[in-house]
Amino acid sequence: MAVLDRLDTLAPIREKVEAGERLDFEDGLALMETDDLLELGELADLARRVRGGNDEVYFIQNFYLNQTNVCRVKCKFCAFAMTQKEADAYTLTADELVDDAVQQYERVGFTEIHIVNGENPHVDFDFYVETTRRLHEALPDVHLKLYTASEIHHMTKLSGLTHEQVLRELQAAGLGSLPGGGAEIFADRVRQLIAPGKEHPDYWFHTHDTAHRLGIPTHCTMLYGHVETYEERVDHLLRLREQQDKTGGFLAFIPLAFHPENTVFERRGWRFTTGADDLKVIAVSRLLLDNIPNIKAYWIMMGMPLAAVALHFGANDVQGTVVREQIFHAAGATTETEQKVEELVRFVRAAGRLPVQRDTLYNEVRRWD
Ligand code: V47
Repeated sequence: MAVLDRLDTLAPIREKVEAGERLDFEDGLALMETDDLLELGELADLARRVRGGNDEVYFIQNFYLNQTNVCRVKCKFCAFAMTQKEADAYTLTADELVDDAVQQYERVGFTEIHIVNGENPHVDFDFYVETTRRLHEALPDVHLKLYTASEIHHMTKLSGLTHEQVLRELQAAGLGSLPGGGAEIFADRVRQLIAPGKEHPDYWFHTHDTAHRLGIPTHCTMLYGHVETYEERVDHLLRLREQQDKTGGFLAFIPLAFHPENTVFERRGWRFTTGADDLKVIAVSRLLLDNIPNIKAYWIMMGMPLAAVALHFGANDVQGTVVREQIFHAAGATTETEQKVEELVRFVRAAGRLPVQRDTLYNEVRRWD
């Protein structure tokens, strides 16, 4: 009987996937609600292949920097942000940041710098333009993936400029793409609970929409595993899909599992997400986001063993070498902060897939056939 129930729930969705039909809200909910994790994973892998995916798994040689952890917003999920007065608060000058990046470049080499910061109210817009320009001058071949939509919105407040003007100035200084943070969960109910001081999600979409129209590709994320319902997860994914239909500028989707340590949620009893939930989110994302080509299993967040399984649940990218990560580690991540290229190659091969090193725009840099 249980077997019949299971088939009844997922069989119509399988038919749609095989026929290349778009899944709707109810399908998304049924997928989130299923307990048949293996069937879900197989279905997501099928969707990936039906849409042209093959055995290739991408990674990038990248380097993470956080120029400041000072933040005007006290998001309840965040363990990274500080006020200016706290002992561990820091703000690096453009000189300090560029020196650090150049030294690291000479040590390990990378094709991308990824920067996410707090929304520091004690700097001005020039701080960001100057940093971007200096990084670009020092490392002209390195792609600059800088500043979440929340930071871009913050820059409009600092400068009095529009989102388009801010993005144009950064683009002229060397900005290549935007990371996907700041999305959290778009539903107002959740945002009020986890990030009441954050801007309305309409600004997140406005920023990405504007970036895409200016030819700046972006990434998108969803922070899950806190107070959101399955309905709110599906709603979030469908809003991303709708945006992608309009502008097509999302390069990849990265689900971010909530890490509760050193946040108010830890004191209220929240624990880390389960591996089963992480795999479920990867699989449902792949199934619903039929127009976003790449789904990342972020090893920093889920660890290498689970990321290997996620490659069979719809993911086709494991992000990158990273080198230095602070946001998840402030909130209790126990994963490494750096992987060598050889290690990522070994890991992808061990998962039965073909490693391909990519640049930010998914051009192939090297492959290991
Ligand atoms: O918006 C913050 C998340 C984001 C926690 O584009 C947390 O490739 C879990 O933008 N537990 C910022 N998540 C980081 C970001 C990012 C990260 C990785 C890849 C990409 C990409 C972008 O980090 C925030 C929030 O959603 N975050 N605190 C936490 N305790």
